Amino acid sequence: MSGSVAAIDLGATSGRVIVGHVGAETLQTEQVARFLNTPVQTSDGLHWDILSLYAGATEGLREAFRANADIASIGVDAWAVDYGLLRSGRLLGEPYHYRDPRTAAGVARVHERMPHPALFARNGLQFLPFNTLYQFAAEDPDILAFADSALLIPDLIGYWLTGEARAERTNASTTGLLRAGEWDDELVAALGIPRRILPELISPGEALGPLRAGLTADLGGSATVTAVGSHDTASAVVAVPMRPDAAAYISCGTWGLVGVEVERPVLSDAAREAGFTNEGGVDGRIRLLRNVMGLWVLSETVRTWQRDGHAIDLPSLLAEAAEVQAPIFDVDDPRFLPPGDMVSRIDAWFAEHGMPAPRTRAQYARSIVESLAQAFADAAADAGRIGGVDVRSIHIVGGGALNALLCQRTADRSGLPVAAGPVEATALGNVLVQARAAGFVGGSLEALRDLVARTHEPEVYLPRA
Ligand code: LFR
Repeated sequence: MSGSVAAIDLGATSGRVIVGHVGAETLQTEQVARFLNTPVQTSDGLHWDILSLYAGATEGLREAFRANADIASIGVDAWAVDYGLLRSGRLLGEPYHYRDPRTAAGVARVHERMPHPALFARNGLQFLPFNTLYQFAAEDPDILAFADSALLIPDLIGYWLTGEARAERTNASTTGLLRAGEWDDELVAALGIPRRILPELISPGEALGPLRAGLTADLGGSATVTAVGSHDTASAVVAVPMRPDAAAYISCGTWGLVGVEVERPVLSDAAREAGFTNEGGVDGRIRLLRNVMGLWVLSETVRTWQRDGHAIDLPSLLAEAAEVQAPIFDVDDPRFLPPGDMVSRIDAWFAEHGMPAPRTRAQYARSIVESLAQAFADAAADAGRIGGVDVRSIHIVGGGALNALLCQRTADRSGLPVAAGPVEATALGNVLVQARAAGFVGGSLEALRDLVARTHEPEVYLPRA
């Protein structure tokens, strides 16, 4: 039996609605809608324009039903950690963007009560200043006390679609408040977070509920909303056509998420000291990975030039970059996290390290790509060592798979073959988990990955001397 499902995939720069057609030997996707995700800076900080994302998603669903009346299921994924606070079903304000600097105060408050090593022993998360527990600690306590629920971005969209408020497990693992897959009540209490705001958990593959009655008429169709790996990285890793015992993956878009898949969290000192995280995956797998700053550094650099009035064509910039040489810098330096003038920050990094900065735009682009490739190679090697995986190849999925210079230089710097693609891994993983729940395909993650490998052949980059 084969059938169709719709994936809502919200990324940091745009959202998409994708229809997937899935059967034993079929895995096809078509994008039916794409809309921009433009964060908004107000007087109180940097926010996501969540209503425009919901409008884009529902308009996309209408388009999906128009083109395919037989859509059986809908799944939602987005970036992690950010949330909306609600009271009696009403959103209390636009969700904050994780790049908003307010989280610094939250970090100090949390670490006063529990330093990172103690937290890591419970939740297995890499220290990232924007993890949800730090954001809760940065909230106005009156607002937190007034709220009756906190919903992560995909859960919030799912709530608006169905009326059901749940917390999907893969994404909930990025809050820092899960221990062994359940809310860590002791930690929640220790941090003074009202326990009632954390909804009941749901796992990928479980039904969230049918579309609200009022919506089916409006959208011209009915379907069940199914929980997927609602953390976009969880969905992406479902669709990496890899052998987890012999490969590392890089889910490369705004971020570069570099790691291996393991069966159990690795809570060792080595994992913590190397900045690794244990995120909950689909089917109870664990993503042992490190967040590398990713293509954000390049896109924000391009934005800096554009703000200065330069017209930039990315493909030609990368072609020029391939022809020049440039020094590397530490892309994971925290100064590169917030939005802003990346060029000055790169210059400052080189000045502080007594090295000459790049001069031409092609050199900056090359410097960023080389620095990312080195960070990717290092993280893949660390992931293998810490996770006990004999990494013999690296898979790059997501938009970064289209960047031939980055893929080739990652191969060169790691000394390993790089298999690039699928570009749409996140949407494919979202589609596959729904299709399996609907009975259009069966089997383990390995069977789903085999289907990806048979239908989406990767581009291979061999390491050069
Ligand atoms: C990637 C991602 C990362 C997460 C970051 C912030 O889109 O979901 O996995 O660390 O965004 O949420």
